Amino acid sequence: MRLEEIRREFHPVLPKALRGCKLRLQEDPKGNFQAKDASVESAFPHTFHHPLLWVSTEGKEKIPPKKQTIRVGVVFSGGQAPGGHNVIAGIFDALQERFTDPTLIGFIGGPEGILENQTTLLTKEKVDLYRNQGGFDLLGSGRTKIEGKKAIEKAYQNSKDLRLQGLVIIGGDDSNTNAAVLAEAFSQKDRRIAVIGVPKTIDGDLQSDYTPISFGFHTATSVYAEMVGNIAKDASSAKKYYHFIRLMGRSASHVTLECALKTQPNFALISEECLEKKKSVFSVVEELVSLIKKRANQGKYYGVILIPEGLLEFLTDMKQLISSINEALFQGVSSVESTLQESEKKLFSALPKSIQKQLLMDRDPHGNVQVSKISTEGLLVAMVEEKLRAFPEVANKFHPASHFFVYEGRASLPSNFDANYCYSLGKIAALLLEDGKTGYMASLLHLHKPVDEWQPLALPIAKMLHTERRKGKEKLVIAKALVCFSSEAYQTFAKKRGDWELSDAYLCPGPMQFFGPSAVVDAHPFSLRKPNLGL
Ligand code: FBP
Repeated sequence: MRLEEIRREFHPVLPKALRGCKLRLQEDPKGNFQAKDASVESAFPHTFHHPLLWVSTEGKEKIPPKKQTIRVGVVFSGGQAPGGHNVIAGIFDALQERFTDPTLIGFIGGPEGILENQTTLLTKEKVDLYRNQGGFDLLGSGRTKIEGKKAIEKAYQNSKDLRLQGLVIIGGDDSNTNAAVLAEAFSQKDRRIAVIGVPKTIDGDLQSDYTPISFGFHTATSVYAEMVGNIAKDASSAKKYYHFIRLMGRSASHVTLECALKTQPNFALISEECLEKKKSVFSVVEELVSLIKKRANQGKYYGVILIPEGLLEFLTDMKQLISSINEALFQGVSSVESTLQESEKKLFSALPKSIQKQLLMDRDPHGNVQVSKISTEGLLVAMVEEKLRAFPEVANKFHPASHFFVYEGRASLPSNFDANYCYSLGKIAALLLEDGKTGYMASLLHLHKPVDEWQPLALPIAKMLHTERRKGKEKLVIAKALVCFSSEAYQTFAKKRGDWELSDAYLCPGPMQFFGPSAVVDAHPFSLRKPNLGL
């Protein structure tokens, strides 16, 4: 039997609060959940005032009778993240438990499927095939943004034609922003089609005190850490290569931080620190050269360096350059270079041609620079080599190898953590729809504790929005959560990293495990937010 087949049989564990006979949605009695930006209210009059909801169970009550019918649509939005299929399985099972004749419809190819009415009926046979499986291949995904009156009207009309009472959007910060926009727009029409978001992204940047981490982060970082650990073993065996490893994760450095804690490389750049310390691309190169020289003094001409995918956007000089290019691109200027200031022009022309080309590429539909397409590791290697020319005794023995761990981690079989987490998220989404709630994102607190103790809840998305400049305009969006310096993960990293520079303290975590001791199979990410909410 193949592992994929064995995994299909895995029964996700539910937290106690989702296991009772009668689940209840309770308004946050403390009213602690504050809006990020009060000015959002005017744009979201129907959904802004929703309170935070807690899910609790009344296990001793009799099972309430099943309701009759419900029709729900579900869509994957944005990049793949392990566990997505379990969200669908959770929704499917919850609808079967609570309704005599439920219908779950999947939109094919992401939000585009909503606009083009591309659907598939999600039957038990189909859903069973994808339980605990990686990828998003049951439905596919896409990055189309449903924005503007015409697109929103089309999404509404198509959902109405399908007689949907609910739509679940499984996506990251931008997709959940989109869920909030649709929830508000649909509410303005007739309140009959509810929209619920689910926090997905391997980047880990959709998090808050009330969402400890997005799903997929744990699995993706486990896969990357396995590969980094293997490379570190190779480096300390061969003792001849410097590995520059860039890790996917878009802007924030959560993935790099998590992998650093799991593997203890010689050096890990954290973009947020670079921003805080106002580092330029040149000062980062200085730092790397200094590390390489220090290790050379000890006779070590090898090493492992981790680089976050979106580093360049955080370096003062590059940040400024990218922002000017963004403005020029969105104004449709034909010669972007001519609009740059002198210092920006100088930096731009000092960059390798391939990097220049990558910086000028189109932005994604949400206005983000496509950082995955900019070869930061190649740029750093080239600049370090250039600097080392002044130190021929080191340069002669400097043999760099650059890597980019990217799509390898995004579609893996989900870890037990992600399989359980996603299944619960699906259950919560279905519960919200059963109750006619709209404009909410499903979430769970206390993910660092055993599954039994996870606390399901629902966050009003409109209260998570704030204003940001995107595509040359002010937009209401959910802010990407960056690495927080007071977090336990960062503090641990900051304390230990000095020791990793010279002494090779590499860890080799090996492949993610599904069977074996609980300490291994039930592991959770180091980077979970553990807020002190008095809960
Ligand atoms: P989401 O934010 O949609 O989850 O995407 C995650 C991600 O994997 C980023 O880490 C990466 O920068 C981006 O997708 C790559 O985009 P694409 O899949 O379009 O190549």
